[in-house]
Amino acid sequence: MEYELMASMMCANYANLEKEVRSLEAGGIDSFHIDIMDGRYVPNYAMSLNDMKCIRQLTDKPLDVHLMVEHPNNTIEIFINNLKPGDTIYIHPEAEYHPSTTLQKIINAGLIPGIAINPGTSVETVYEMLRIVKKVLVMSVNPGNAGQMFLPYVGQKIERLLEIREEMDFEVYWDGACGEDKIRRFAPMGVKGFVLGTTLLFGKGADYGATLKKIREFV
Ligand code: S6P
Ligand code: MG
Repeated sequence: MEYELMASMMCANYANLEKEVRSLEAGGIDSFHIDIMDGRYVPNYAMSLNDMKCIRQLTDKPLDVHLMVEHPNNTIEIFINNLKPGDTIYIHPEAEYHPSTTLQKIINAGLIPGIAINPGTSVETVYEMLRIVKKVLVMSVNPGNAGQMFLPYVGQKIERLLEIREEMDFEVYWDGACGEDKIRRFAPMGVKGFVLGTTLLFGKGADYGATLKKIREFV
């Protein structure tokens, strides 16, 4: 079956970012997942604006920009202005006073609006926003770092989101500790795409094309 595979670029080898992008593209990655952090909303700095701009120039594949920053409304334009139609921006609703205002800016710019939902955030908290976003990125780890342990209690939330996705017109995506068992279980249930980090894709010394081919054959 078909599901989208996104490369978590914070896990890439920054000694040669261009080579990483080219190899992933040649290997058939669907999009590049860009984890932007501000050291406040999450206790880390991973990628920033210049990393995103660099990758945007290196590839025509879609970018999947995951903003882990406080009050994204203050700086959303600098991200919007460096992206193109077909790219996605996810915000964390908890990080914004008026998240739907920020989402409306993303929509008005012709980009795909998304929200990222933390493990401890319930569907009810973000319910009305589900009507205006096209993508929901379910965090199965707390945001901030790669290589963390999967938090099993998010499974029920995913099931609930899958039940209402058609009526509210959004798709569900997975971010965090994505392993083979997760794709085998959740792709057939309807999860549309998976962010691949250290669990399945990076730091293995394996060819990205061969790895991605294997992942596409899980289901
Ligand atoms: C975490 C970030 C994620 C990770 C990714 C890493 O804050 O949003 O996108 O980079 O989940 O994957 P893994 O397999 O190392 O957990
Ligand atoms: Mg992410």
